Amino acid sequence: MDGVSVESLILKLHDVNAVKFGEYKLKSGLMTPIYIDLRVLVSHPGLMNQVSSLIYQRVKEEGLQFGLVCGVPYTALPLATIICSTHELPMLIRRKEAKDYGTKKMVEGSFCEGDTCLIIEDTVTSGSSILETADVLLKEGLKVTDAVVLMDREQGGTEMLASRGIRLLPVISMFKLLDVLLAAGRIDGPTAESVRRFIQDNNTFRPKKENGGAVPAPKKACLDLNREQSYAERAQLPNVHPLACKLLKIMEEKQSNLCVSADVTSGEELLRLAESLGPKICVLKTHVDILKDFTLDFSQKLQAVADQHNFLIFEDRKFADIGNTVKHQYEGGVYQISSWSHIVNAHAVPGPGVVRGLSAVGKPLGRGCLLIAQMSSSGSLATGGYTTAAVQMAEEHSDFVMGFICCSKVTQNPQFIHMTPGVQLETGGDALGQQYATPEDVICRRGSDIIIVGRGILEASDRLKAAESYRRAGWDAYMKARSSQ
Ligand code: 5BU
Repeated sequence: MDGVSVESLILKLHDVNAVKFGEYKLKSGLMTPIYIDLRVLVSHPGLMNQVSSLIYQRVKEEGLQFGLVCGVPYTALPLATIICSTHELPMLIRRKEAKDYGTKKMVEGSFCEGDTCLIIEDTVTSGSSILETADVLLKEGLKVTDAVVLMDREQGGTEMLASRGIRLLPVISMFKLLDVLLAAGRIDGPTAESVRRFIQDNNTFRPKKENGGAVPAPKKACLDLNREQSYAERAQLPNVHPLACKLLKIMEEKQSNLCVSADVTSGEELLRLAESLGPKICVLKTHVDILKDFTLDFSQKLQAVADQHNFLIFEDRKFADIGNTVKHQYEGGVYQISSWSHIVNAHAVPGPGVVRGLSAVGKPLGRGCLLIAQMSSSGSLATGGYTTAAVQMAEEHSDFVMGFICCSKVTQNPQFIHMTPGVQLETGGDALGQQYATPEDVICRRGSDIIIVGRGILEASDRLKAAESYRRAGWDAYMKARSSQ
């Protein structure tokens, strides 16, 4: 099966009528010029193997971490079976209806609470089928972080699933399919054009690839949640945290939604970095415990640079203990974080006590806290119900919690700021599980507010130039999102 290309698979799918062009009625009643029916695959065993092989290839390319595999019933069930059988992976079967006799189980197969299950699907439009299956698995105590789909119609499924902490990885995207069929002369230009228009007009998100600029600007290019309001307008909201208000104003004024992650190990280098990149950024993020020479004098100098260049300081301390302990960690010790850092962050794992403890110290000083609702690292456990619980905790403590660290928008409440790490101009990752999305992905497609960039800038030969590229990319993505309203 090795060597099957996506291009040749697309042509074969067209050969067997799994992709049809014409006028078809969707479940919703909407007429569509393209119909994708992968149920026919079962009649073509060779093709089934090729599809399974490409899906598995995608899993490997992404280095996904999981212990179990579940296919969304019914079309993806045989695909999951082939993959699991070929690669000897344990599989689960999700029942559509509970049996009315015997065990009444909704999930068949062995698993332990906390196991991670990869979902396999044939086609995604809105993402609701994957979510349905994910919800059943989550109810059983399983974790779901990734789903691989053969065909993504690019009508918003990726973004919807991302907002629920599930990453969607497609093998074929709609726009790729059209490109290949057009290039092979299987469809003509007007047909490709009408499908593109349909997808865009029935899609609140800009597709990843446009073809030759022939496509008119879509009505809504990006994730539209919260984009009705500009950063400046959100700053005026009655319930917005005072520090979030200040930050939103800085962003608008400096035309920057860039937070630089200043992960350097000497205080002097950090100050130099802050001075030089200061005009480009809205926030400077520190890991003060990686500095070999921290002093309180350094922290005062850093505050002076922050004042001079009008940015906020965010110590990425990730507090995660009981309230009483975090109070001491925040206020005291060597670093006295509350005395110089405008923003800190905390894990939700200890429960609301962690926020109450931090708030006791930080609120009187006008500080703010970000809750870690999701993490950028592969295999992160902060997904699904955990993310939802973190959002609820923020809602209940909005006098101190000003927003989230997250991979995509986790709440539509515009008073909260979404900050996303794991950003580089190219997607990819590092050897230790970091995963990168692009500024456009993060701001435009995933609906976050601020990009956090470390090595993308720090490892550039010209850090200032790199910072300007990220500032511009982040701001352009924001403008694009705004103009699509
Ligand atoms: P990078 O060099 O752009 O990969 O650095 C990302 C920074 O953001 C780094 O300081 C991390 O500690 C931090 N980070 C992250 O990468 N992912 C997360 O989920 C959280 C923080 Br929370």
